[in-house]
Amino acid sequence: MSLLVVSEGMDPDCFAKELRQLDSELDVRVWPDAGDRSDIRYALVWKPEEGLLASLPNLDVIFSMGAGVDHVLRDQQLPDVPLVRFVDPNLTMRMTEYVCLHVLFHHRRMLDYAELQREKKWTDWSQQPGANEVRIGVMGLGVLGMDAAEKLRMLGYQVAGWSRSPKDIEGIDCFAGADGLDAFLARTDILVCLLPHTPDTEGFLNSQLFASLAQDGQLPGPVLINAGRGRVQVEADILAALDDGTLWAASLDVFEEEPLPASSPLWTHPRVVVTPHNASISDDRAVCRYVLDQITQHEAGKPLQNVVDLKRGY
Ligand code: NDP
Ligand code: OXD
Repeated sequence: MSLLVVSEGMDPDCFAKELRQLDSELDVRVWPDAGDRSDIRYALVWKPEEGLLASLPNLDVIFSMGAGVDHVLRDQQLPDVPLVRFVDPNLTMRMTEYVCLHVLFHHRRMLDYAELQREKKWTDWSQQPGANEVRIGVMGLGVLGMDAAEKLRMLGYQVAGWSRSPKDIEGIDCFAGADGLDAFLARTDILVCLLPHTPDTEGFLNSQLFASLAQDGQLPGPVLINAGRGRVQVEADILAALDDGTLWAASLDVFEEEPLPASSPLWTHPRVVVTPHNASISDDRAVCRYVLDQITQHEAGKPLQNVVDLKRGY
């Protein structure tokens, strides 16, 4: 039984080393040194090249190194085997840290204070609202969105969430589907996007959506925080919205093209915080333990966890 590690962007040798340390019996191979492809039953992947997985005739399960699976589903020749995504408390905690950090950063006007510091100006906006006067809207109430929403609520914010299917979560106003979108946006001062990239969400964060955000909030204008996927946002629309005041500020961890090209105006825009798709990085050791646990369960005839619904695309 062999496992093939395939990764563009995350170091495959780190994962292979961890896997071998945790299970010395497992035959771990690193792409492109796949050996006899018919030996391979499991693949642990990040951005596998088109057609590669289909060339493994005895593949049983594909494991994604991340929570997102758009990097696998873009393969038009994907074999019909279960695709398991990474779900892990450490990954969730790190994303919640990122979300809380950026919500607090914009709520407490840190972009403005950084500029005032550069100018050596002692200016105070004494009328800053408390968290209980700021309305956060979390798009995507999955594993990551739900935890972030709960922690933001604990900080005192008014929190709402939006998802595809209806939810009932204590202390969080839940909206769902196209019918719930306008009401959700109309009560949102800081929009946090933790949506996956699917055909339905592509280009979703656009001019029309920004114009529907609350205009009567306690902050100078609406804020966008996107740590979901870059292709959910239209960057030209974000820039236009920032420039005409539809958006007041943005924190972006993900981009239409990654790495973000040096020519992108987002790098130098005074109202934008750019981070390099590291809101929540998968921990190698946690990924390897997770994969080995799942393989043990699978070999014992037990169901795999966190299998992706290929029709929904997440
Ligand atoms: P989940 O699959 O648990 O949750 C996805 C959520 O999005 C669900 O609430 C789902 O609704 C909702 N959703 C999906 N499609 C739609 C739609 N068309 N309309 C409304 N809601 C929709 O994913 P996770 O929370 O684990 O992860 C979310 C994403 O975060 C990942 O897909 C990945 O892209 C990104 N990510 C980014 C990282 C980074 O470092 N920047 C790190 C890790 C993940 P429902 O509940 O009804 O199914
Ligand atoms: C993920 C990511 O999907 O890091 O886990 O983007």
